[in-house]
Amino acid sequence: MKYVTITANSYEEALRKAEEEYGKNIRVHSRRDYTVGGGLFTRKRGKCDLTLYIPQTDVRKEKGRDDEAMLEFEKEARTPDPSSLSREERLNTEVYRGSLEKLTKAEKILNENDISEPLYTFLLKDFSLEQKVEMEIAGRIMDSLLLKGNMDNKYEVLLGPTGSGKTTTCAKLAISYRQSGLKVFIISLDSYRVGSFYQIERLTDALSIPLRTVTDESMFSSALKEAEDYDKVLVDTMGLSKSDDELNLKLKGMLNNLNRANSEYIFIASATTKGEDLESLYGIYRSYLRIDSMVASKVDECSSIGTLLSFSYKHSLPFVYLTNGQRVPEDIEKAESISLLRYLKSLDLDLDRFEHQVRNS
Ligand SMILES: Nc1nc2c(ncn2[C@@H]2O[C@H](COP(=O)(O)OP(=O)(O)O)[C@@H](O)[C@H]2O)c(=O)[nH]1
Ligand SMILES: [Mg+2]
Repeated sequence: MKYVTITANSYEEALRKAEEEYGKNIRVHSRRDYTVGGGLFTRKRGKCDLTLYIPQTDVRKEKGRDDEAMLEFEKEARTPDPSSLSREERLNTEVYRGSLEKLTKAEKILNENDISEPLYTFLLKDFSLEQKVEMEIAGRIMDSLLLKGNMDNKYEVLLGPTGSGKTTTCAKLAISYRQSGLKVFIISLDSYRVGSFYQIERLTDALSIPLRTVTDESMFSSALKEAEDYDKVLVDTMGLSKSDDELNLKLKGMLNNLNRANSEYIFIASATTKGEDLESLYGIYRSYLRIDSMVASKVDECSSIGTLLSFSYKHSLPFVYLTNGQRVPEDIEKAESISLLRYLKSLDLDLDRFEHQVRNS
């Protein structure tokens, strides 16, 4: 008994090829129809993997062995899909040997980057085995990425746990908006002033960017009035509390003063935070507020941003910026696919060349 898998552009073509090569005595075990390409460089095309059973005896000549072979075939033919073949059976087929190696490599790269569901399945579904594994993964990650938040909104509210980089990101944004000619105003809802706050106060002072610290709703609404004529109002918030509902409700109460239609609520997610912690924090926020987009912060501090990619994909949260260091205002970039890909490991690719190919495709 031998299995062979033939790949062609259609079922009919695969069958014709098989008959030409192995004669009419073959039996179809199963077929798998799928599409390839449809990525950055290729158009989608239909493909068919036909897995065949080839009896080792000539069933037309040897009656006794014919029955045996047919029984074997019938047993196998009940298996609906080649993917349910055992690993050994797959290895005995020509196409699967190569495929399995590539898929194993792809899985290894995803695991090393802590990519989790549902992104994991998305990245491997109908994985094209026609090009280099790293290229296919990079192309698919680019297809999966959500990038554009609405950064034209007047109000930008920075949310996230303590230490994720909200205050620092707020200063980086304020300065870069200011440098691009916008009139910027900062409102801080965080009365707990840590070192980073004083650093920012100095920087914004030097650039004459007004900064108001408010602790209740009425102070917040007067600060908003003051900020009416400004182009951008950045709202830095206190870290969300896992246990203090009162604090969270206070935050919600204050934010109710904002015109939601004109505000972008941005989750500052540190690349150093574990996936499950991100999930639980996000869950708490979502019970109070709607979140529109995210910043990948502290990407310089960890070897992979796979957790953040998975998180963004799962919750359909577009990346707006990434921050990659403590320097204000230098260490911030607009989130772009190539800049995010640079923070994945084992993606052994010349990303500059890849970017060039992408731009010219
Ligand atoms: N390495 C690194 N450190 C950062 C980054 N962003 C902020 N930090 C540091 O993280 C610490 C907490 O930042 P802070 O802005 O106060 O966080 P907040 O509590 O969310 O407001 C500070 O020491 C920052 O300098 C970043 O992108 N990379
Ligand atoms: Mg802060």
